[in-house]
Amino acid sequence: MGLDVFDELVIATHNSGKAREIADLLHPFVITFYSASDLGLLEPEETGSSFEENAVLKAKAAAQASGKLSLADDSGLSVTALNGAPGIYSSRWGGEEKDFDFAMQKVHEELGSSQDRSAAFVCVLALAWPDGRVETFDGRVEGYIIWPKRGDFGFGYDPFFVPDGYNITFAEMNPEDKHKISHRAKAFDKMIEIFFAGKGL
Ligand code: ITT
Repeated sequence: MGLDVFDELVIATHNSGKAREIADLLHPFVITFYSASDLGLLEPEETGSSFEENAVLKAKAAAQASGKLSLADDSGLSVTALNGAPGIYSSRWGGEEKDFDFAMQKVHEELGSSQDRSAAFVCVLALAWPDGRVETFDGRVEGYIIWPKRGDFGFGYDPFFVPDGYNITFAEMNPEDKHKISHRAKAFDKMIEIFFAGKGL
């Protein structure tokens, strides 16, 4: 059965850049959002070995703690010449301080003189119900790494990632334009199609 709206939804993230993008994308479909920090939810340890496992564990933890439908996002940057790193460790490459200037510098240094600058952003969304049910949706956007980094929009690794077909970074793009092509937007489109096109699950 399809749904018309989610009456209320917990956005299970402690990353404010992500929370803002998720709220923008879901705006037409959700009446009340709660963020993980609104509800004082603890940040679960990401012990999974894939984006999907980590998204599921974050969504389930939030649904259990809040008793509400909860949406989590596990995402990251996968650099071809670094065998997919930082991948599921994208947040951790920012260190305790979550310093993504530092993390981008590290990617840049590890790439060295490699000719292959290709990379992709990956996102897995997990939607979890308090009864333990969980559904996942994935999205990916291909592109390449540039140096020096450019732009002030967005968050995380946006300033050095140029999506294929463009010559500006995600951090130089208006948020509305990023939302048309991003890994997160693609995963959202899958979720929205299932829930709001009357298809149901
Ligand atoms: P939560 O687990 O609380 O949601 P987090 O930041 O730890 O927050 P992840 O483990 O999913 O989340 O880490 C994803 C990291 O990948 C994130 O910190 C960013 O640095 C990066 N990232 C993900 N999506 C991105 C995007 O659209 N633009 C730039 N960087 C992104």
